[in-house]
Amino acid sequence: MESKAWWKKAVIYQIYPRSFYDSNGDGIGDLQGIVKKLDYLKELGVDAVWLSPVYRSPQDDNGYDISDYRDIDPIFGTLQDMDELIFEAKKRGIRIIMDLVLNHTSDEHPWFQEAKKGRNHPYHDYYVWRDGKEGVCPNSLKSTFGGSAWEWVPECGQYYLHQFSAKQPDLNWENPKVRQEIYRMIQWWVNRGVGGFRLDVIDLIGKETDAMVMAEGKMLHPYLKEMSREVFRDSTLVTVGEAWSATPETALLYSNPDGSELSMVFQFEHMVLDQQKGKEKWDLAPLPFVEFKRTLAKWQEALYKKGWNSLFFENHDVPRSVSRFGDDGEYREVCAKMLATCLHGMQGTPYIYQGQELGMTNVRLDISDYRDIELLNMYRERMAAGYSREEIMESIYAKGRDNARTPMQWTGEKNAGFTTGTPWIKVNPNCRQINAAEALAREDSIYHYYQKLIRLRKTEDVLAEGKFELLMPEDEAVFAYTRTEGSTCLLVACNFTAQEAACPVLKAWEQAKALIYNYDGRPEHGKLRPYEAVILKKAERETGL
Ligand code: TEU
Ligand code: CA
Repeated sequence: MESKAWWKKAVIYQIYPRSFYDSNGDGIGDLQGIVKKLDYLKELGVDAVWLSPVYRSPQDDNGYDISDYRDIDPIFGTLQDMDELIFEAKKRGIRIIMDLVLNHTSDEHPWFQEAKKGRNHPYHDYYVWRDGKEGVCPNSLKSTFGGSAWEWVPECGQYYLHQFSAKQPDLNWENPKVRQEIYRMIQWWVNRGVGGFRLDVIDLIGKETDAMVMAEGKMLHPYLKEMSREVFRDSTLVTVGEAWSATPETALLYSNPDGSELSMVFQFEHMVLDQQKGKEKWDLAPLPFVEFKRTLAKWQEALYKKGWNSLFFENHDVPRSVSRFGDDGEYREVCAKMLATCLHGMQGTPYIYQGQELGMTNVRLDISDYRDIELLNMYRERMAAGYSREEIMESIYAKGRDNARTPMQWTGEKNAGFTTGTPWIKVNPNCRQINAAEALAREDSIYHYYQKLIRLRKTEDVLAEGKFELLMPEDEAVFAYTRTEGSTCLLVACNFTAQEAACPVLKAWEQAKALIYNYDGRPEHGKLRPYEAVILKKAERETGL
């Protein structure tokens, strides 16, 4: 029998399908493309793949606007391709995790098409409507993608709520029929053989619209408990709740080990620090490093034995970590390995976002070459508000979601070997140096470093179970911590700067075994070279604890 909590020792790889690999030359990555690259993922050693949405969708928000939950969008393939992917992945010991967007659908979903015909139409109450007068929104709620969260429908004489684009109307979770339809749909995917689900903006489903409480509404956790009872409990499915609003306290509800809600929470507190307080992500600020460490440490401590966290520095909504938290120039390789060491040494389930294992970087494009709805709306709004073009572009270069969405760099050839056609978004020109073919051929590449880290998670139980303790909390350069379980103790030490840094604690570990490090030799004399990282291991009695 496989363990129910297999995901506590697992590493999950996220694929953004439209940018992964194009099998038919139309410029868009697809399911057959993923099938072709399964051996690459198996070689890397990951246990599961989280697929960003591939359901039928008008693609207003690249698939996060679903018009049919039980079909695959033709740009990605067919249901048969999906079955093949699940089957071929399983053969290689890889589970497929589907992305469930349950807070909203596309406005082109048949439910909404009916709902907007009039107040008395079936399905009207599948969405969130409020009376009002044209031009006077029910309240001041804003859409994440800019403008009001309300859209007027003359046929109904009402507004509907959309927390994202107007093409993403919010579902009304207060309606038990909506919840039952959703549970049946999830079960349908379970029966097809998927290994789990990532639940998009799940903290929003309990919204209290009139009170303008969107995240963590009163009914959120009761709904999650109901969903778990109906479809998840007593299974080996992994369930990951994306929750920007989660706190360490609420995380204990989402990820209680009793399985009453989800397997783990996917929260962002460490990912929103490099922005001006109280402002938007576009309002840039340097990373407050000490706070960054304190935040990650707080989550490590709060969830120990009481919950479960996701470990990530990248996904499809955030910039490339090597550009954001380190150096994507001279030190790119060691820096990417250092960030990986720092993350994979902690407790939780590590996620690798496609291309992170190659040290892919942010990109600078002309405004006309960007595709992301959030970024383009922001550009328009800020231009109208009088920001300078230069300032807006700097924000986009630093934080735009398309940084993570340029095609996966497979080779140094045309279009990075991603497509034989014209890619839907430009390829990063640095693909000539940074690509999978180069990384696979070189023993000391970032890819092979990730491979080692993934293996360590399988062989070192302390990585899954060990208690976390932050060292040198106030140090401005070094992120160092220990992980302790029984008689085993690990020291993880990472230099986040381009200068040599003192790390005196290393001296007491000179006799300890080095499990992994990112320079030719392990660190010496209590010092870390630029972006140097190491994991050391010793037995407790040797530590003198
Ligand atoms: O993201 C949730 C979300 O709130 C993001 O839109 C976030 O605010 C933004 O990316 C920060 O820049 C999820 C998906 O991951 C995202 O891709 C979708 O656009 C969004 O939900 C709507 O489904
Ligand atoms: Ca294609």
